[in-house]
Amino acid sequence: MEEARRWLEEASRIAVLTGAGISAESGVPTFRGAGGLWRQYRPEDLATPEAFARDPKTVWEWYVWRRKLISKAQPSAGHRALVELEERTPQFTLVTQNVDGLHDRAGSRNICKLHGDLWVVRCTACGRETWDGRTSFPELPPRCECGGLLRPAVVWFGEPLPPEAWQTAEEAMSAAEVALIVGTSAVVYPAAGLIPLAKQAGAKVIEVNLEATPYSGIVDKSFRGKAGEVLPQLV
Ligand code: BV8
Ligand code: ZN
Repeated sequence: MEEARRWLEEASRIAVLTGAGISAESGVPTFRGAGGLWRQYRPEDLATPEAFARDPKTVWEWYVWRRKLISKAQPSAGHRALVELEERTPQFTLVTQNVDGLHDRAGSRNICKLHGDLWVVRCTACGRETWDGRTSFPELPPRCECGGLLRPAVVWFGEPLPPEAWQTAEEAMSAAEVALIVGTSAVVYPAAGLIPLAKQAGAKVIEVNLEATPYSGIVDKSFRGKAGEVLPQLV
């Protein structure tokens, strides 16, 4: 722990990658852990363009369920520790796979959202994107003024990541002296590929996760524990 703390203190360029695990202590279910299910569905079955095309109402019911839950959640000690680390690090990029907006609410500044934002909606007809904080809608699926169906502005399985976000993430992980990987099972690509990329580019890689991941063997330090407990000790 002491050595990892020193790496973080001495680094002037830090890149962080977070996954659903950092929001678990905020009460937001993870994708693959216990409690990650909704009704009888798996996220992989709902977070796809095919599911939305087939049954937009059910997909929207899942997102409204998540909106309600997240609106009542508070950022965790893990989210807050990353804000403190950002404030004292000259070059800091927070890359997240999460769409819950908790990093924004914690006060993080330089956030790179690889999988979009649950609080933004996009019209499938005219393409307009707007921030929409509602946790209930008069009708599901909601419609745009133009009459088109609205969808959550998130990246579903089989969809490409926003090119500018991916570019920012690659550059940050390639330039980092220290890469901090928090609360991700490291099975979803291309996001998970940022971990070996940082390692190959010469970063010291620190992983904080409740369980081992496919990359636990290549990182420099792997801390088994809760983000809300380990990050405050590291920062
Ligand atoms: C793409 C947004 C190509 C939506 C998400 C085979 C078939 C089909 C596709 C593929 C395939 N093989 C590979 C693929 C590609 C696919 C993929 O990787 N699939 C995986 C499942 C095998 N990837 C894609 O489809 C990507 N797009 O490849 O496009 C393309 C290219 C060009 C042109 C056209 C197409 C898109 C992937 C993005 C999907 N969207 N979410 C929404 O959220 O509503 S992914 C979803 O998984 C979330 O974003 C989530 O963040 C992400 C990763 O999950 P994690 O964050 O890691 O969460 P998880 O629950 O898995 O793990 C939590 C971890 O935390 C656990 O390890 C747990 O132990 C730990 N933990 C728990 N509590 C704590 C904790 N740690 C610390 N403290 C705690 N308290
Ligand atoms: Zn529209």
